[in-house]
Amino acid sequence: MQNSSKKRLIHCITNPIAMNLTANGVLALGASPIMAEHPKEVAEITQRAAALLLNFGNISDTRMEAMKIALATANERKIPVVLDVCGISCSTLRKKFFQELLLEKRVDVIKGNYSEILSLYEKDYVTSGVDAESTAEETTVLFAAKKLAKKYHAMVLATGAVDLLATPEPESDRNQSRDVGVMVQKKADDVWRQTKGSAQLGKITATGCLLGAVIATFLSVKNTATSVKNAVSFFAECGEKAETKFGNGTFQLRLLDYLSHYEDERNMELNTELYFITDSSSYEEDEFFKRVESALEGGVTLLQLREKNKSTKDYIDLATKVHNLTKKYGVPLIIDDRVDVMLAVDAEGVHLGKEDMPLELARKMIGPKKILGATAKTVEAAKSAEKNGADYLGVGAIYPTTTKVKTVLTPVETLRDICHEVSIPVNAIGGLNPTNMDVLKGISVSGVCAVSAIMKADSPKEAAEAMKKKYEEISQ
Ligand code: TZP
Ligand code: MG
Repeated sequence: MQNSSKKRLIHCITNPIAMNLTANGVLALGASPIMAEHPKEVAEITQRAAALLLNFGNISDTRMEAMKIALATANERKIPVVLDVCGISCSTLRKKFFQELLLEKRVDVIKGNYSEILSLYEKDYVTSGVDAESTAEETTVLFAAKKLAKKYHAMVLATGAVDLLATPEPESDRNQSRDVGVMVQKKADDVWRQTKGSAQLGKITATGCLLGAVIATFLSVKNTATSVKNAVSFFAECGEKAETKFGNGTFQLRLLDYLSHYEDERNMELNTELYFITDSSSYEEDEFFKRVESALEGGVTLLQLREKNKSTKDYIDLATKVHNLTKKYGVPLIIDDRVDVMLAVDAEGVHLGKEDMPLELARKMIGPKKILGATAKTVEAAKSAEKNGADYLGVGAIYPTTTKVKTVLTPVETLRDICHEVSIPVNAIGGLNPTNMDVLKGISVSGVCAVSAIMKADSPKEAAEAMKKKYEEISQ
C-alpha cells in the first residue's frame, strides 16, 4: 500500500478450521493477520486493526462474546468490518446471534453462500450443513441480497457459481467514514455479478472463509464497493490460475502462491484524494523535477504528467524520469492523452478526454489492471465512461482555470449528480485551492485535482499539504 512500510493489521475472529489458511492468506497479501479472540483482549487488538473479520463458523461462547466487543470497537473507530455468516443456514443459534449482533451495530459487508444469504432473508430456510449445495436461483438470491443490503445498510455478497454483490440504497445522512458515505449514496439497483472462479476451491476446506479475510484486507486500504469487487475478482482469478490436475493439496499451495503475487500483479492503489496534474511549460527541467518531488513529499496521492506540446520521444523521456520519482513515493503515475507513452514507460495509468482514444479501445490496449481515467462534464458522459471501463472521473472546471486549458465550467450540481450516478471515484478539477474548496462540502467527491495551486506555489510541498488538509476537512 502507498507510502507504508508498516503492515496493516487484519483482525480475524474466525473458526479454528479456517485459522491457519486465513492467516497465511492475509500474509500472502502483504498484510499482517491477528487471530485474537479472548474477550478480554479483543478491544485492544481491534482498535489497532485496519479491518475486522467476523466469521460465524464453528461458533463458541467465547468467540460470540469476543465478536460483540470487537464489533463495538470497530464501529467506534470506523474500522471496516466483514461479517461472514458461515453455517448460518443450519443453526438457529447463529441466526439469533446475527440478529443480536446487528441490532445496534453495523458491518460493511455481509458475506455468505447462496443458502446462507437466503436463510437470512427467509426465516424458515434451513440446510443440513456448512457446505450445503443451494439449488436456489440466482434471481431469488439477488432479491434477498438487495433486501438485506437495504435493511442492514451493508454490502451483501452471495457467493456461488455466480458471485453477486448488492450495495445498499441511498441514505439521506452521510454516516460512518467518508468512503462508506460515498458508497451509500449510490443508486438502489447497484448490483454486480461475476462468473470467474474454480470448482477446485470447493475441495479445500475454508477457502470461502479465506475470501472473507481477503475482502477485509482489501477494505483496509479503501472501504468501498470497488474494493470488495476487486477482492472477489482477484480471489477468483487466483483460484483459476491455481487449478491443477495433480490434486487438492497442490491446489491449496498454488492458491497461496498466487495470493502472494498480489503485490506484484496489482497496480499501486488508486487513491484520488489529492491528484496533482503537472505543467512543465514554465520551468527548466531541474526546477520542474524539484517541484514534482516537493509535491510528492507533500502527500500527493496520484500524479498526472500532462504534456501537450512535446514530441513522442521527449514525452517518453520526461515520463521515464517522473516515473522514477513517483515510484520512490509509491504514487501511481498517470499519463495524459497518450496510451502509447503510458505503455512505453509502463506507467500505472492513462487519462483520456473526449478527443482522445475511446475508452473501450484504450482498455483493450492497456489491460484490466492499469488505471484508466476519463474526463466527464455531464451525467451522461460520466455514466458512459464508467460503462466503458473508466476507473475514475475528473469533473470540471469547477472554477475558471489559470492554466492554458480551454474548458467550460461545470456546475457543482452536475458534479453532485455525477457522484450519485456512478460507482467509480469522482474528482473535482479546475481552479481549486484550499481557500475555495468549501463549495465541495456535502458532495461525495473522492478527491480534488490541482495544477496551479501546487505547481506554481512557492512550496509545492506546503501547498499539497494544505490542500490535502482542506480536503480531509470538507469530506468529514
Ligand atoms: N481540466 C479541467 S480544468 C483543468 C483541466 C485539465 C485544469 C486545472 O488546472 P488548475 O490550475 O487546477 O485550475
Ligand atoms: Mg486529453
